[in-house]
Amino acid sequence: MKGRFISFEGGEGCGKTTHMALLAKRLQAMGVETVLAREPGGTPLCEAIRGMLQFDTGGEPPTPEAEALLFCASRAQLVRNVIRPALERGAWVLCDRFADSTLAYQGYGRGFDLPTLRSMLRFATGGLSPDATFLLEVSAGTRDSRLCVRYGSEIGPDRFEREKDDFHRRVRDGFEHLAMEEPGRIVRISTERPMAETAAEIWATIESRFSDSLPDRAAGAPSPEAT
Ligand code: T5A
Repeated sequence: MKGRFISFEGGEGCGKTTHMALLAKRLQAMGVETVLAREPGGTPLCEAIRGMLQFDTGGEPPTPEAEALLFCASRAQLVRNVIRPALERGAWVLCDRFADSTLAYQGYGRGFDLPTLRSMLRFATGGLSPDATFLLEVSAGTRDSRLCVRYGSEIGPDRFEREKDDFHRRVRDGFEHLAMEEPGRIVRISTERPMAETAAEIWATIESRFSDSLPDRAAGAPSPEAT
């Protein structure tokens, strides 16, 4: 079986974590080794960088330049210590954000030069790119109401969620541009509808593109939403 690398992208609260978990459950039910990763994060060093980027745990907010480099540093570590080894042993890797997030947030959102960022990303990833990327889309209104529910809990909004609407609009436009540039890899999927419908569309895409990397009983596997 060949390992596959699938990333999930989109704005905050679009449902990446939720749909990654559903896809992982489905793959695992078929006996496919599935590794879940998130960016930034996923190793002790990367989790430390995550704290610096989201909640200024380095003792001061990173400058925009340092922010872009820290995302790349975390990615370089995750690729070599987690993603590549998993793919080499034939596992599927599902990653909550990858290089597209840097292009959308630091490129379109913060305004950094895209060719420069792309060359930093090539260095950080060693040229690794996902086999498929699900770009999960929600309206700003739905996003806000989902985040509001979350902030009934103890964790407050992070540095990115506190950015102004205009920043989030540029990020959303950025993701749209990226999807138009690479329609073969980036699949746009709405999460503005019942969860099971989105999950079914994601699974249909996986089955149609990667049947060669799934066990034969794929077609008969029960859907996790149904169990
Ligand atoms: N960043 C990251 C950069 O600037 N550059 C980079 O290079 C990278 C990698 C990381 C932050 O860093 C920035 C972007 C981010 O701001 P993060 O932890 O990845 O932060 O943050 P978020 O994207 O904010 O992650 P979230 O956990 O907030 O969002 P998710 O994972 O998209 O959403 P999820 O699944 O946790 O929550 C969705 C909620 O909606 C409900 C679900 O029950 C859940 O409560 N829901 C639905 N979910 C999916 N589908 C439906 N139909 C749903 N209906 C309701």
